Amino acid sequence: MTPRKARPTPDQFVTGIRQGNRVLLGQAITLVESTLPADQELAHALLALLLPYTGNAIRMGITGVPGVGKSTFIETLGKHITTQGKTLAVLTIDPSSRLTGGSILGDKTRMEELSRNPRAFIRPTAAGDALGGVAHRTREAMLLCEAAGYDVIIVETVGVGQSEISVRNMVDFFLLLMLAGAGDELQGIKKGIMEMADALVITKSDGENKKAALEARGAYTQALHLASPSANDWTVPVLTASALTGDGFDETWATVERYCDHTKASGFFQTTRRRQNINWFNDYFQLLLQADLQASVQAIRSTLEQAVARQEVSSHEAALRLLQAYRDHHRTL
Ligand SMILES: Nc1nc2c(ncn2[C@@H]2O[C@H](COP(=O)(O)OP(=O)(O)OP(=O)(O)O)[C@@H](O)[C@H]2O)c(=O)[nH]1
Ligand SMILES: [Mg+2]
Repeated sequence: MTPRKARPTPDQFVTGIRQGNRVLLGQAITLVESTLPADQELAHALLALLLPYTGNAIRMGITGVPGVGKSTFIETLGKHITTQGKTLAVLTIDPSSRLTGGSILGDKTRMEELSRNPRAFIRPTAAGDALGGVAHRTREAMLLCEAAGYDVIIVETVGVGQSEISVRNMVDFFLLLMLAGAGDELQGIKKGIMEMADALVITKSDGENKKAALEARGAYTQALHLASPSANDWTVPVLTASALTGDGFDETWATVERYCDHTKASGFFQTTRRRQNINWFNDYFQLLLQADLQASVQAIRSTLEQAVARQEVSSHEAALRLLQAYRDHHRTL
């Protein structure tokens, strides 16, 4: 039997990650994603040690329906950011590589160029199926990347489900990518998502699509102006971009920087991060509580569910009994 390679110690992880060791950063993210108790324990020890080095990146979320061009957009924006001498970490939440068909830019949709760039680190977050755990793992991965010194973190998520709300709550700047010429319903974008965005970008503004993109820009600008003003005194800009021609990326990045300057000056940036920390603490506690509840009184819960279904006991009474069983369980521990 070949002996298993010894796992690095927490100190070795911390030193390595702080020095920009990408292998160790990758391993630490794997620990964060692991469901094994020993891995989780180590992951949380690392996060605690690295916490003082977090918080210094610009955290950016990018969302949009499948095929809108998120990966291609990040590849091009990433080139722009790294050319300025900045480093970038990209975390993608939906790693299922669907076939989008009619690929113009071919392999670039998998961010191949960016993945070879020494200033960039790309990591898909396994979607997994743990109780709402994806968002927590992504957030922890983000903190690890920050501790590793990345200047910008981009979280890519598909804009069709619950995940973008979690992502919105972990980033400073939330960007919504839209296609021209498709109604909102067609794009599967819920109105609420548009309201969460700090900027909109109409993608694929090139060739025959350019005219439609400019029209969409006008229409969305108007629609947003009708919406009530935001709490942070920021007018949500609508831009157009093309990964094919490179147009619009200067403007997009300038918008992100302008937003950060603006909200840091007003204090909104810092207040939002503090509020986000509190939200994550509460969310995580809920998650632990749920897992604990699941583990400790699952059998009684199933029995009570059946009794409720048969109307032998009221839902209210059943909930109280379950709470009592839960308390008793902990008292006997
Ligand atoms: N003409 C043109 N095509 C683009 C542009 N950006 C992306 N595409 C094409 O649009 C398709 C989808 O691009 P992706 O970057 O994979 O889109 P995505 O939003 O990441 O898709 P999912 O990861 O499946 O949700 C690909 O065929 C790209 O080549 C653009 O600026 N112009
Ligand atoms: Mg993609």
